[in-house]
Amino acid sequence: MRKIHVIDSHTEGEPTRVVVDGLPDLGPGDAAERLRLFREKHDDLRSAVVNEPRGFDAMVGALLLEPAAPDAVAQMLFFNNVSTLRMCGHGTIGVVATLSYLGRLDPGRHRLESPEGDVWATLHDDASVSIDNVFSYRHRAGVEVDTEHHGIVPGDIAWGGNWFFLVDARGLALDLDLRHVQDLTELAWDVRRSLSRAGLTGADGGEIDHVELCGPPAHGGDGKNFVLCPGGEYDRSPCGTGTSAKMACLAADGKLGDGDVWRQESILGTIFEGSVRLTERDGIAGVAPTVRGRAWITAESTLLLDPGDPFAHGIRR
Ligand code: PYC
Repeated sequence: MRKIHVIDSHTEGEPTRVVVDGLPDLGPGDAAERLRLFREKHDDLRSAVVNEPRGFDAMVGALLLEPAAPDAVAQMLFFNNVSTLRMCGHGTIGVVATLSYLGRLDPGRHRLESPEGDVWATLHDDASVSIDNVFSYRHRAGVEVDTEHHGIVPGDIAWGGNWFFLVDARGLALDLDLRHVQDLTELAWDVRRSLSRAGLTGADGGEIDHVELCGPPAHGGDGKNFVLCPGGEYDRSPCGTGTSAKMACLAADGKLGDGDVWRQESILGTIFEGSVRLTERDGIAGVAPTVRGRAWITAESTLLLDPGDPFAHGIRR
């Protein structure tokens, strides 16, 4: 039987399963190359770790690998119920909490490698974690998407480590409330399908696979969101890359300046505290975002993959 050692946590409600041992060697490449290899050659193991019957659709997985840089604490590759992820904010906070649980990291500032470049994380004395996420920016503002069931839905296309379509939910008939998760999911999925049908992509041609509905705060923050993830589940946390994309849009509109704080609520009411430094890359104005939140360790276990089990590699869609 193959054995895979994992540590589970949740970051402000959203689960992360960190694989610490038991996956194949992904060679000497950098994080982007290893992610490609994992996606192309080991998709069955991705599914085994996060999909039912061991996981469930909202679970995000992370591989913890040896870093290339000697001063980095780890390299991390993220994946979900359908594929790999380019970056993951709540997952990075979960990785830092896991490294702390393993005794591999003390409070302080640490370098982590991701396929989208280095991410610096600070483990604070109160066990919360700040991550300096990747450069984030708004690619297009006020894009109108002609949806199948919800008419024209305007929104912004922004990068926060993944591609997002951000919609002002005040124009929608639905409140951002947990009671409406089913309807919010259907609406966001309609938007996602329509973006794809219209051939709308991120600046690099990347698929816009996250839809973020943004509404007024309800729990003392500055705004609340509902984020639909690529595999059809919603993010229980305020979404680290989604918070970064949101802050990039606010900055582009002149509503968030250097050092200003943005408290992003999730659909559960949990909060990421974000802030930005205005910057630019290759002539594109954007932000260097910081996102702070807390993760809790929930389990440490060994997954067993019995070759005779018809669902040893998960129930795949
Ligand atoms: O926190 O960036 C995030 C994230 C992406 C998908 C789920 N969570």
